[in-house]
Amino acid sequence: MLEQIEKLEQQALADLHAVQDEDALQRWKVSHLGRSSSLMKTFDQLGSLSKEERPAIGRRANQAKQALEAAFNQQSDRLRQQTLERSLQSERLDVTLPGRPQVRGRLHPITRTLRQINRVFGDMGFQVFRSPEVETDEYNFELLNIPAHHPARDMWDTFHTSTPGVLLRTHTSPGQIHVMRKYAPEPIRVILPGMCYRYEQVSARKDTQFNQVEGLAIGKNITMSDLKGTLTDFTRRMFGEQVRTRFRASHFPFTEPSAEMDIECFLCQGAGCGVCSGSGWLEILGCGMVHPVVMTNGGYDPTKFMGYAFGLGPERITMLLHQIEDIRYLWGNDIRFLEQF
Ligand code: FA5
Repeated sequence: MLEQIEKLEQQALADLHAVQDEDALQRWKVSHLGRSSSLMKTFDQLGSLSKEERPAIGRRANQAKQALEAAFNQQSDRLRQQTLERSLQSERLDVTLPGRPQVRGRLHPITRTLRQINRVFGDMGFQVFRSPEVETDEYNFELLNIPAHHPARDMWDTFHTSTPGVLLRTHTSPGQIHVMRKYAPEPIRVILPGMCYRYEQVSARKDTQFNQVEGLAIGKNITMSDLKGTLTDFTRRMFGEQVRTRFRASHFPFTEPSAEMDIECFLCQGAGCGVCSGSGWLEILGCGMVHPVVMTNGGYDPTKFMGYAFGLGPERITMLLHQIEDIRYLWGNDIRFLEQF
């Protein structure tokens, strides 16, 4: 019996030596140390041995079991170490390689201009009011004193939707009616920023989609001087004290009198060039005193209240601020252009 245990032990150790992976190791454990292994069966047989034989055989079987367990643990550690070394070798990292640079996003130049405009008017006490981009004919034209078939409608080439009377707003002026109807008869001082859409021939200064910032002030003693003073102050805060501006008489059905404000062309300094169509000036906004019909439509008594309104173009202002020659760069989505800001 002792010889048999000796043989089992030697055989098991020889088998263990040949084991090269974790699966084979587990199989070895089952066949040499598992319940139905030959070595474990010798323990079951102890009871049938004589009293004299039993202690020596039992001791030897235990020794063999402990030896195999120790060898198993050793082999298991060795295999784990080998696997680790192999993966360290194959997944080697070169920590001295330079990292990949993070691409950092930034605000679109128009967003930056819009924020600057909001801040300047905010400092003057204007609040921001949001109004819809999809409008009705009534708000975009009728209530602004532009009835159907009025020739002034030609100034706003319109994208109509398939629903009759519903269109993409051509300017932010319909927001005037929304804000007046909400607050009448309280005094108002608001700006209304947002996208506008026109079915236009695209050019260096005109796009089919652009922003406007509408301004509206209504109160008891508001005059044209307030309008001119506010807008002159606005241009100085945006462009600096040295900026040269001018007001030109104009016509809008929803203001009377009406004007447009120009800024000296950045490219030719007033001499006349392709960007300013030879005039030396670039138009940035339309403005005027709110027409009595519009006042009434908004819910104000035009004999008691007066107001001014303006609608400026942030794209044109951005072009002037950064000397951009073509408006199409702004919405062309070319990263080489956008990265410059
Ligand atoms: C208007 O849209 C009037 N609603 C402005 C107004 C408001 C007048 C309140 C009186 C009282 P106009 O079409 O001129 O006016 O546009 C105003 C500004 O929007 C222009 O000065 C220009 O800066 C900008 N703008 C107009 N059309 C385009 C376009 N196609 N692309 C880029 N900017 C434009």
